[in-house]
Amino acid sequence: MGIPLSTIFDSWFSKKEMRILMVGLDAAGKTTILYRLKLGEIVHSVPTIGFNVEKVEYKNISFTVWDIGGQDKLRLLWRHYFTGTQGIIFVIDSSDKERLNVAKEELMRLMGDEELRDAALLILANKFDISQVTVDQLISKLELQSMRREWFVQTTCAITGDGLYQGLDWLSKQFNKRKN
Ligand code: G3D
Ligand code: MG
Repeated sequence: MGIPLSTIFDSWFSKKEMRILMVGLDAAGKTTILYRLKLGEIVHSVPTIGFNVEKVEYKNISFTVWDIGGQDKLRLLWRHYFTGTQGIIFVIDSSDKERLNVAKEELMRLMGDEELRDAALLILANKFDISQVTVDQLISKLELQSMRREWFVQTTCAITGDGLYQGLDWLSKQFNKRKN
């Protein structure tokens, strides 16, 4: 990971405005990933309704990040952030076998939202450095095969940055495909 990701971003993502949502259960590694990307200052905010949102703007790309799961009453409020989203990064703690089911349920719910119908889905199987599952097992556990949209699973280690580049590369290709 010698080259800063930000310089790679310049060539990947074009002039068009881009909204990317990154979500996942708490402790999946989202904040670590956000810092690892080194895209600029991360703004933390708590909207009046009370969930933590992290945001980074890098040129014309905006990354919005929050912990998904838990309180049902917050779900309706997340939708405020869905409008115009072209890409979803769903981060999974692949070492947390117990909560894979919960992650799946959250993912399915999210994917059922009309506003996100056209968004490409990048799944980061994070903490793969300490995980004991295979990608095939993950795909099966998350029932991705039945999903009717473009998706891709990339294994990552947010601490070293392993895999992040490849995952974002896939996402940028999806964007470019849609543009044409
Ligand atoms: P969140 O923002 O999704 O809630 P965090 O998750 O980014 O806060 O990460 C939760 C914990 O997992 C952190 O540890 C972080 O260092 C660790 N972590 C994140 N990604 C990886 C990874 O790929 N591999 C390993 N081994 N650990 C990871 P702490 O101890 O700070 O709570
Ligand atoms: Mg966090």
